Amino acid sequence: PVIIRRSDYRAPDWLVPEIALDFTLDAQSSRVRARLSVTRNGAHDRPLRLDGDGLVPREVLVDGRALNAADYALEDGALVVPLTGEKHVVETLVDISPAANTQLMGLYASGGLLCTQCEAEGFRRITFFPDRPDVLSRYHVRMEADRKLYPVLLANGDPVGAGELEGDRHWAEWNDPFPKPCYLFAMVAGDLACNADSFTTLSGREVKLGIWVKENDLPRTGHAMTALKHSMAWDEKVYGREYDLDVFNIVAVADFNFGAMENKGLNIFNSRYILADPDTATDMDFDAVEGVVAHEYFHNWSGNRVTCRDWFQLSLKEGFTVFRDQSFSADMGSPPVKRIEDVRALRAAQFQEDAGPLAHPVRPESYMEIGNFYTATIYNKGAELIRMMALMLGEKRFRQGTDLYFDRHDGQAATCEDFVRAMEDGGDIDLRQFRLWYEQAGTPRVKALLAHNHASGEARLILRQTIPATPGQPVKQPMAIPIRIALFDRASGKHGGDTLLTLTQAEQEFAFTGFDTPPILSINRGFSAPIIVETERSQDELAFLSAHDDDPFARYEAMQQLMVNTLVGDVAGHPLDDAPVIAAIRDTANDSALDAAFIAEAIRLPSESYLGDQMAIVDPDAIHAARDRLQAKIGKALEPLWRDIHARTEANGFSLSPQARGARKLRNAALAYLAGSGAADADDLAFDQFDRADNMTERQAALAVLSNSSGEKREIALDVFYNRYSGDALVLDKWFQTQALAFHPDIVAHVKELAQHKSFTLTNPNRVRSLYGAFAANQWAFNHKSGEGYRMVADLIIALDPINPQTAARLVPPLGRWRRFDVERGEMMQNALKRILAQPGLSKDVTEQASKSLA
Ligand code: DPP
Ligand code: ZN
Repeated sequence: PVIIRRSDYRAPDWLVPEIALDFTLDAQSSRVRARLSVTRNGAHDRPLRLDGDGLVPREVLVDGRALNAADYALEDGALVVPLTGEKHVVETLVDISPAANTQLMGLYASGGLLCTQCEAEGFRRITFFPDRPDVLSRYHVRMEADRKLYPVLLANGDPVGAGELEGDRHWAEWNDPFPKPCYLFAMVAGDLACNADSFTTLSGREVKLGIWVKENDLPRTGHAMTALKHSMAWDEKVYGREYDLDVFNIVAVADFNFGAMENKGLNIFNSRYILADPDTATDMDFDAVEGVVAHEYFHNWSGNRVTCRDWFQLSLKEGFTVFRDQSFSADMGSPPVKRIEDVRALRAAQFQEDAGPLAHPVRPESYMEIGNFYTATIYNKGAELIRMMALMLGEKRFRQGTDLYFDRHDGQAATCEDFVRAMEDGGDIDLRQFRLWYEQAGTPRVKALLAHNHASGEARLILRQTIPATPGQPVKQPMAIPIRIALFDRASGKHGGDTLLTLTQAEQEFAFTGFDTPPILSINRGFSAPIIVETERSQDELAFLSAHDDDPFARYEAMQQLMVNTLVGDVAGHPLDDAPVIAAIRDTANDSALDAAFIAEAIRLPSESYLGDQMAIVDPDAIHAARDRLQAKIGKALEPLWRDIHARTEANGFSLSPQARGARKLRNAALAYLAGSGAADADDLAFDQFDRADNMTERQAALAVLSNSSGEKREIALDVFYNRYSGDALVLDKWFQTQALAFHPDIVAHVKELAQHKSFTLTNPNRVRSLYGAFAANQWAFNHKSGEGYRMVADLIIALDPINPQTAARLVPPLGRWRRFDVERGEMMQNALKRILAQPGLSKDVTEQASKSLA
């Protein structure tokens, strides 16, 4: 397979300032005529090369003259046309089959709709074109289709014409005035209903908003519409960015590889990030809808107006846009809770990626298949890089930097380097050393040692950074790491101020004066840098911080560390006293100054996989047992408290207010501890909650508790849930997911059975992820010592690859963690990878992930 390298970047040979597309749509066979105005870019004599994937040219015309097959060539699917002049008009005609397109890249059929997904390289499956993000064109699109099957015809930009045709057909034309790369092209045809609204921009322009869904989903689009309007107002206020077209449309589709796609003026969404109501969506789903709607909207500036020069710069738009959507969601809800959730997601996905064979820098150096680089590193670590720059610059100078960035690069295809330079020039800061964050993979470890001198009252903080070796990067240089700290006085429970230290050397010492007694270190407050901090704080000091730290993240972190130490000690056979953990949980849960959502986060036990990350070799069974034991102890020791919380947080009518949401979160946490305690009535309490809930948040949490149980209520609840929601794909996904995430002794057999269930299908990515993605994330179940989990996931990857290689490739990384497990498990995982690689005709998506995972 061909390796694409960042260092090989060359400007395009030919530009395409204009393209006119003419579609005759039909699910079985659609005809695509493309008319490209091309201009030679610089002095060279290279031919025009138009990428294509699975396309057969029926006609090729240059300046109106038909070419013979001998006058052009097909190379690796691309159409190569020799051209003599500086400017030409090149026209091609192809037929494609949306119904046969199971990859869901290009033009495909989903539940009666025809829709597109072009990022990263799907446009070449629709028509011949230079499929690279630095070729920007103005698009004019004509669509023609059956009027009954496809009454709604949408594309990017503004509608400029529509009409009826003979034989019950009709047409529509759309024009997008903003030049864009082809990955932002979009088109939808189908029988859709519209939630129509409007937004008046800062400068007083009225924008027509539309959220298009199947008629019966219309009642579930209200939350997305509110989120869209909030996003539009927020981007004006916080970044000074106004929307630029007269129309903004969103379409929800059921079969979608990504979460959503930011096509100019026509976002296309996985329906799970649009549809929400209390009966079918959890509070987390409501948040996800809000966050993803915002994310895709924010791309209009960070991604569309300023796009990427090449795919190595993917984090330029994704990291920045994730940072923007995180900031937005924090402003819409609780900033501390949002930060805790984001850090948990970063640790679960990105830290694991950074520690394994697929580790890559935020700006990668090479790839085989770009589809494999839509990763937690590009997105979430990329967002942390922007956050660190924002922290070092402060609000005002960061805004000067982003203003300069948008100003300088509007209409361009830019690089990560362009962004950093705009921060330097606009914010007046030197980021030379900081740039290493874009180049070096691996999560930095910072060891912190605090020494105190009684005589002088001086406290000295020694920080040592190391960055582990990662594939292709054996040796690392020290980075610039912004670390917020505070030193607490034990007696008063207070500190003298929050300090931002910037660690720039391998080892550095910082001195503080005025301490009669040894202070307590609060470090990486707010999670100021995406690093692993190692401290030598005692359980007493952590207990102190979990009661007194005024930085909510640091307080949460102290509590988590307290639990981690206890659990890791138990797994290693050096059990610590549980009393400090139980006391900290009790005091936190009883602290009336804290809001319920924060309490629910703080009292939650670390996940099994986070515990695994703290160990040299992961022992999934010992971790599971230790976590179970501690949960039971906490459950029993504080049983009256859990009963009280569970009873007093019972909802009276659904509300999305922060108080109501916090109460639900805390109620679910209390139920989980009650179940963990082994209380005789736990299943009854769970079933009662399941049965009476007026919202999915409580119903699904109760179902999760029952799914872990071996009692008779388990099957009853699962059947009730299935029958109640059998017509709703998104809720059925939860039914699969909840069972795949369960801690049940027969979990492996359950998942195997579910794979044969009549509602399971390989053609819907959400369904595949809800069963296999969830199962692979269940550390204890997936790593069952029989190796059955590895076999099942490998079988799935092999079966799915010919249907949807992109989705198949996403399930490979859990098998690549073999170095983290014992020899027996490691061998079984490697064998699974080898078996995958031995499949004839394997996609390059899966080939790249599996071969790198074995290396
Ligand atoms: N649609 C994906 C996202 O918005 C890729 N651009 O992140
Ligand atoms: Zn994005």
